[in-house]
Amino acid sequence: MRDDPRAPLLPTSPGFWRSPLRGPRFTAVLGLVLLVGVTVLFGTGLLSYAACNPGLSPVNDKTPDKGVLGFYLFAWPTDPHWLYRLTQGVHVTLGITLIPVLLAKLWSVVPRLFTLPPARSLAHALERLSLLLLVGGGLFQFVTGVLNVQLDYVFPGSFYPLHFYGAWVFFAAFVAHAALKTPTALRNLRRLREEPGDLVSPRPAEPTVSRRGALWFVGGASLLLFATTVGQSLGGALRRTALLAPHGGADPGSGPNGFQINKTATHAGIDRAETGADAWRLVVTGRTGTVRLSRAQLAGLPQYSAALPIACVEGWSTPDQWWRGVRLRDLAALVGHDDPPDLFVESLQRHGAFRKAALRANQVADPRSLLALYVNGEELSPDHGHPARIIVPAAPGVLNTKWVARLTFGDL
Ligand SMILES: Nc1nc2c(c(=O)[nH]1)N[C@H]1C(S)=C(S)[C@@H](COP(=O)(O)O)O[C@H]1N2
Ligand SMILES: [Mo]
Repeated sequence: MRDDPRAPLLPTSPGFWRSPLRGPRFTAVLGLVLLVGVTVLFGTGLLSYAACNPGLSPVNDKTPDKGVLGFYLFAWPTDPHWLYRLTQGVHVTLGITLIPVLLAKLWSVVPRLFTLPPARSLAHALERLSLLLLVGGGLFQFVTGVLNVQLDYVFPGSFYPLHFYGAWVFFAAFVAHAALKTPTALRNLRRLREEPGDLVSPRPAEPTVSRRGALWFVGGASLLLFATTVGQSLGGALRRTALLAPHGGADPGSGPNGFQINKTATHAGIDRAETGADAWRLVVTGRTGTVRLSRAQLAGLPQYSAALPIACVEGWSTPDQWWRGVRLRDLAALVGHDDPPDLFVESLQRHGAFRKAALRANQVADPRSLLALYVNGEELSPDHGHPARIIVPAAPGVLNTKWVARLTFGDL
């Protein structure tokens, strides 16, 4: 049968794969790009994890049974104030930009998926098992990441543990794979021409594009994704170039409150009757007891301003906005904490994710951390958190709770 050129070939036979593009050098180029890219993704991902104050479990981080994997390295700093804007912008933009490279890399090695016999030895079996974790884990991370960015938290509570555990599986397999293959990839790259090998088709079809052309195509696709994503992290007029970025449910409009809105007051189920001057009271609790403050009383306390961005875990961010309100550390002092402790924040919002957040003492102590009443010289709009919202330098947007109802100071 093998001798009959018209006989149908199975994917397990090398001759089934006919693209003349496949070869060790092509795979090596893509692999080395991913080596650098995925390492940066993992690093910025860990930083994003640290930035969510996972140590203040279980308020911010509800991941079950995380054990040693739930380590966090340090209290997330408040300087520079654009830190999370940068690290998370890189994480999301780079992740999206690498999609064509990942797909091309998988395509370039797909014949190996069908190699027979499935395992030649125990070592070979283990290697193939690690590839399953590598490919499965990689696809899982890219898919959950993109879904989270694009679809406004399809899995609100569960994205976090899914992406978290997926990251460790993917990265463990990635490290093993990189350790095994990087020397080969570098060697293949130093060769001037493709050598025969299991990736090179024994009966190549007529080329329709050169290898170099194919690499340009992959690079061009990445560049296109980059160009249509990066605007979401730049803001202003450039935001409109972010065709692929989520645009949220609401048009923020123009004027002082005219910047990206994550969730509108209506969407969050905020009842206007509860935010009015007569009804709303901020409840502040600490060592010396509880105080209730009306918005007029808050506005009568010393007011401070800070220019800070909103930087969402989804990757989008706003340029610095001028926030004005009461310092969190002044509110801590009001209830007996001259040395600011951690802070537990609760919103008026009754349902949905992100209505509670825990801030660490270093964040509370920063003089730029505010319970903001105003933005860019105007009252906060309902969608940006009227009557009052938290704003903390360098913190992920998810910690900047809107429609604040209650502040509880004390070590968490
Ligand atoms: N109560 C409450 N606060 C919240 C949220 C929320 O859903 N509910 N979303 C958070 C998230 S994820 C972000 S990115 C910021 C966005 O703030 P903005 O809508 O003013 O831009 O608000 C944060 N504060
Ligand atoms: Mo967010």
